[in-house]
Amino acid sequence: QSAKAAAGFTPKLEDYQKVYNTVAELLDEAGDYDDGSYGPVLVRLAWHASGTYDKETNTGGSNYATMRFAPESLHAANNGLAIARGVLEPVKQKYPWISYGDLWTLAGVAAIQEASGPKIPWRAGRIDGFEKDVTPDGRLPDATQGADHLRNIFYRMGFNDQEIVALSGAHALGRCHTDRSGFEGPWTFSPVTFSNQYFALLWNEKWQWRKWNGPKQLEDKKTKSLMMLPTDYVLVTDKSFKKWTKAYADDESVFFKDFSAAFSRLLELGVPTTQWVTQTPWELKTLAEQEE
Ligand code: CCH
Repeated sequence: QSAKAAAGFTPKLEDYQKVYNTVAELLDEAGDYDDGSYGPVLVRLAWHASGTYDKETNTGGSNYATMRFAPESLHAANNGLAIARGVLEPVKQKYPWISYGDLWTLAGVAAIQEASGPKIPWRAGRIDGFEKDVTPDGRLPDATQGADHLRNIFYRMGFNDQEIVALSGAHALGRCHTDRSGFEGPWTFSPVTFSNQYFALLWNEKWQWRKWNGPKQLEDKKTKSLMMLPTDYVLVTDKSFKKWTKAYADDESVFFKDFSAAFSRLLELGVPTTQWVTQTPWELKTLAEQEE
């Protein structure tokens, strides 16, 4: 079923811009939730919906929004994402013509752009799949592991070392929760602003293993208020990864450019080209740009 058939009309850029705006407006309705924004958890939803892609079998990815179904919804890697899916449910009710895959990825785009991040080229065309399309557990990265594991996971999606590092910069946003992953704390001092701070901190701060009852994670020596996962830390210890970490720490515009390209591609994994509503991706406007 194409986007057109599902909608009963052919949705255009202006229709998707309306969905974007509705998502953008609800980001700050988070109240006491975390750091006052649903943005980070929506970025994580977009990523976990897409990062299940396997290029060998051409399965997984954002096309079918299979995280709606068990057992994928219950995979430990997806703990906490029911919150993100729940936040978007009223948006789906308001615009019933949009597919879940389009909604979740568009919400990730809105969350990045509204948090002062780069423009993420995006296009519509994902369709809703079925329970039979759910992906097996183990396709998303395990934070307790190292560089080899990161490569296994991301090469399987078709990414290279530079793109692994660029994508990891999304950890500028959000935090870990003991009741979701077991890890605790934010990576940066401003977890609701998209920036290259994650790389600057990785590169410039001294990191030590935190002494606590939880899983192995690092803390910054100076304030002990920030965290890094074992998989984050390999971005400054692995020879091939660390040159990109340095490049992104030194120049935020280089990071923004590379992140935008890699994240845009991540969100398109597993979607047959014939499904896209347009060949050229769109650039959605931020709320601020529309006020001008
Ligand atoms: Fe991540 N991430 N991520 N991550 N992630 C977690 C949270 C966020 C890994 C592990 C974790 C990416 C890559 C990796 C976000 C975006 C991206 C958490 C905490 C763990 C653990 C979950 C919790 O407890 O709530 C690992 C391992 C990798 C390996 O590469 C990529 C790529 C992206 C996006 C491009 C965002 C955003 C969050 C914050 C979520 C929140 O709720 O604040």
